Amino acid sequence: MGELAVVTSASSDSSTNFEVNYINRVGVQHCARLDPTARGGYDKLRQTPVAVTQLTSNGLSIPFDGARFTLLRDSTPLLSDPDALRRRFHDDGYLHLRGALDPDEVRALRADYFSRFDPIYLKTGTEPVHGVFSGQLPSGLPPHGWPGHPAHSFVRSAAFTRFIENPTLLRLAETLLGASAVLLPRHIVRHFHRGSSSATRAHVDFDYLDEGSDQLVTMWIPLGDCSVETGGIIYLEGSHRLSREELAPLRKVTDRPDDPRPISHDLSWVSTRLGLRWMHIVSRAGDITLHNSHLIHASLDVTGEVMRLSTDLRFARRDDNIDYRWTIPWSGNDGN
Ligand SMILES: O=C(O)CCC(=O)C(=O)O
Repeated sequence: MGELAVVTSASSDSSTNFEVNYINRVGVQHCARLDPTARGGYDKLRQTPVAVTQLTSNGLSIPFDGARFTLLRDSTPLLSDPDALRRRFHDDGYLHLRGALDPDEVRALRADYFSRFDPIYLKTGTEPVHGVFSGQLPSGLPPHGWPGHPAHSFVRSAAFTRFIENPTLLRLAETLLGASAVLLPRHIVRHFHRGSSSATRAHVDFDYLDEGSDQLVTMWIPLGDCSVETGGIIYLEGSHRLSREELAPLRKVTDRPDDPRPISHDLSWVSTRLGLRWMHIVSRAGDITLHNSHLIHASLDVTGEVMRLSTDLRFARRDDNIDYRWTIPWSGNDGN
């Protein structure tokens, strides 16, 4: 168990014949076809949702308009110029890189993850690689990432380990940190489905890693296509330049008054109060987004049928202080 599933071919944009062929983690060949209803849900990910005017995060609405949202800048053309890439990361606080990873490997990992669940969780007629929610939770499923939940064994699997140890990721981190780098052992897998009304609250990473250096590169990797309807990550434009004092008043509006780390669960409030827009993306499998430890980010609720699956990894300079809480493998109940 835990071996990487391999996607052998995919005809993802065909209007009549949508299928993905892959070998699952126990070596069985699969041909995943979608019925027209499920395919409609899947194909929607490929478009910017122009029809959407309201989004939510943690159940609170946020208008999807030009006053509050803009697109992330695509830095893929800078990949061949390390100095420019470093400058852009420093200036913007993030990088969005298209096609940095092999999309077939990403889809294979998605298939591996969703095949760990009771099939009742997945919409009839769909395959694990699509991760389409049936609307029904398997009974007895432990909380996300706790021992016994599929995410807990997934982050400890050989397939996941091989995926995150991709030298492309380490090289990118070293380019941005300007030094030899290490991947911190706490690797988080996030998984959301429609109706949970639970999303990532506005926060900066350093508030969760403040026992070590702030010279960090976080890589957010969607394991599958991901749009605003799939509850992807969003960043607050230019917020890495704000001081702690400027952020303090925002923390008054929070659904976690006993936890000083999140800034707020109300993304509309954060945007309005600071006069800054949230930046979103439509990501494809293989794209990655990197951010520094001071850029405010959050996520949206899933509104479509397709479940959001992603991992976030952190890299530090090899010679730097590393927060001890991030030196052990992630578990959903580790409290960190
Ligand atoms: O994926 C998410 O919802 C949040 C990810 C995150 O907080 C991060 O990558 O630092």
